[in-house]
Amino acid sequence: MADTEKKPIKINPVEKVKAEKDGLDVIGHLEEYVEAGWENVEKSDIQVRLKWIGIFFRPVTPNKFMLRLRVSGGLMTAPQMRAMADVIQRYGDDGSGDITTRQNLQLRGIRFEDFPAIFKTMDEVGLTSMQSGMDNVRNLTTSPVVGIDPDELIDTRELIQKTQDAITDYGKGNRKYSNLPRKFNIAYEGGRDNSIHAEINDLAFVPAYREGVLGFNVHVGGYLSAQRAQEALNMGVWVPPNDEAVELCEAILTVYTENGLEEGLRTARPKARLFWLMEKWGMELFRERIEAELGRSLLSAAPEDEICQDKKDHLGVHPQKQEGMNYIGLHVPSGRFNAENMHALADLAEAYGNGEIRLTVEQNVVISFIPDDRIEALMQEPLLQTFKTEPATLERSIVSCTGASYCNFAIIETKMRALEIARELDAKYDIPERVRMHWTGCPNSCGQAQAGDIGLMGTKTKKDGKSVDAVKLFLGGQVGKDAKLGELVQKGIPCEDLPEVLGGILVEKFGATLKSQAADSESAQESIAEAVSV
Ligand code: SRM
Ligand code: SF4
Repeated sequence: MADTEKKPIKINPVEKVKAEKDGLDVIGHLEEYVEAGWENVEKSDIQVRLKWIGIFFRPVTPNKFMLRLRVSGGLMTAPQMRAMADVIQRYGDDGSGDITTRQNLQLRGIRFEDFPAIFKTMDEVGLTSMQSGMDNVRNLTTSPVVGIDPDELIDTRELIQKTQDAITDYGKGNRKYSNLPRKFNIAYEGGRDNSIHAEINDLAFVPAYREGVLGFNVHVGGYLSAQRAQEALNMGVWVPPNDEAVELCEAILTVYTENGLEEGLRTARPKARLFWLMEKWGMELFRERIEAELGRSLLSAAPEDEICQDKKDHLGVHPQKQEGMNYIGLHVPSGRFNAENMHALADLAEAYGNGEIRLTVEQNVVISFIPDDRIEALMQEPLLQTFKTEPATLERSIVSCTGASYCNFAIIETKMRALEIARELDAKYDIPERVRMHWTGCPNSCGQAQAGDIGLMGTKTKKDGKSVDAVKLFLGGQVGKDAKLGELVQKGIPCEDLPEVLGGILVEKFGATLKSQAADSESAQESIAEAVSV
């Protein structure tokens, strides 16, 4: 090879699968795959490409597939919720629904042969799962109280719908954005509490006044991964809250896609998120390239973001901006539904509210437009015994990824363990303030361990000569107006020791005290605090 000739750029195995055939090429072949039986379909289609339409093969439960929807901004209707409840109901105990950390819904236990009918149902109720996994733009997030929050600055509903339509070509699938170098997270905040976790999105729009005009400052490059946790950086750009924001999303996605190969993003998957491109180019060149793609200059950023509140969890009863109306946030333990409670939720949303059901990134739900004089009756409904408005302090603020029950990356089980430990500690301690515990089963950090007051990331450690389930401990994560990522403070705490270790942290750092019956001696508290070495 002559010296001047360029060596071919090496690409990673996922890129090879995509180069062979685009992920969206599975569209139109589902019936054929069903006829053949999923075991007989090419592995790369079943295990990789079908994720482009939201179908996830689960190696942990091979014959029970997961369906990841796209619920933009977490906004659902009662008929949609009911239709999804019907989908999982037929699978008995195997069927469940998870609210995800991106305000989304995933259904579990699905038999492959049922997908064609499920997609038909989704079409009928206006739901899509298009481009919800792999190297695509993931579920768009926004405030779960968009359009009803009395403190709201920008109603982002039209924008997220337009953005989703642009990215997925109105749910038909859009090849322009189906071959990104990696996943891509976009969020629009319209409120004042940074409910979207702007800091951990590849692209986040945050309200800001520029010369008296309300629009968005743009933050870019935030992400979490096993290799790196990076807070988003201010891009130094402001856009008005209209089509210009959507155009900016498209320009960034185009530049990211088109430069991926040349800039090495398609070589090593761990170094493929948007931030790696920004780091390589520097913010100035990054912005220049985006402006070149747009064919115009961008306005400089407003001096400050209008984020001035602590992050709300939206649980309980709250007045809406619409007079006489309220929204009510219900806690969904571990973010997991069964068919029965999905049906009950849909019924309540219609009977008491306007039929909207909103999913939150804390994996809970909000129902809206409940008149003042209906609140009391709603509070007596049986579902509210399970989905409480005021759960105990720790249980209230658990966030947890899928974990070992369904995820093959998982090092430990998370959801049930998180709930059990929170309940044990809630029973033992009075905890004066909210403590957000984020659980994640492996370093990918889908449960956003770095965002928690206390973050717990699955690992293994040795105890008494045996390998046992354990966690890495993160502390100091902040959300809302002064958001910052928490830091790793301890590696390898055996899960069986967690109640004691966490109890000590709650006492030492969060002002917890033993409940009266357990607190007959002060020394009990002291010895717990001493047991913690952080
Ligand atoms: Fe995630 C991969 C679940 C939010 C970072 N994530 C996975 C897979 C698809 C792995 C797999 O195939 O098994 C998990 C599916 C398990 C299952 O059966 O549910 C999975 N991620 C989830 C969900 C369901 C966790 C949850 O219980 O809520 C969330 C779905 C969101 C959605 O609706 O689209 C989920 N994942 C996140 C987040 C949080 C966020 O977006 O705020 C992150 C960290 C933020 C980020 O992406 O920057 C996240 N997931 C990852 C990564 C690491 C990405 C990276 O750049 O290295 C992986 C691994 C990968 O992509 O290779 C991953
Ligand atoms: Fe699976 Fe790990 Fe993500 Fe949890 S953090 S869902 S274990 S990939």
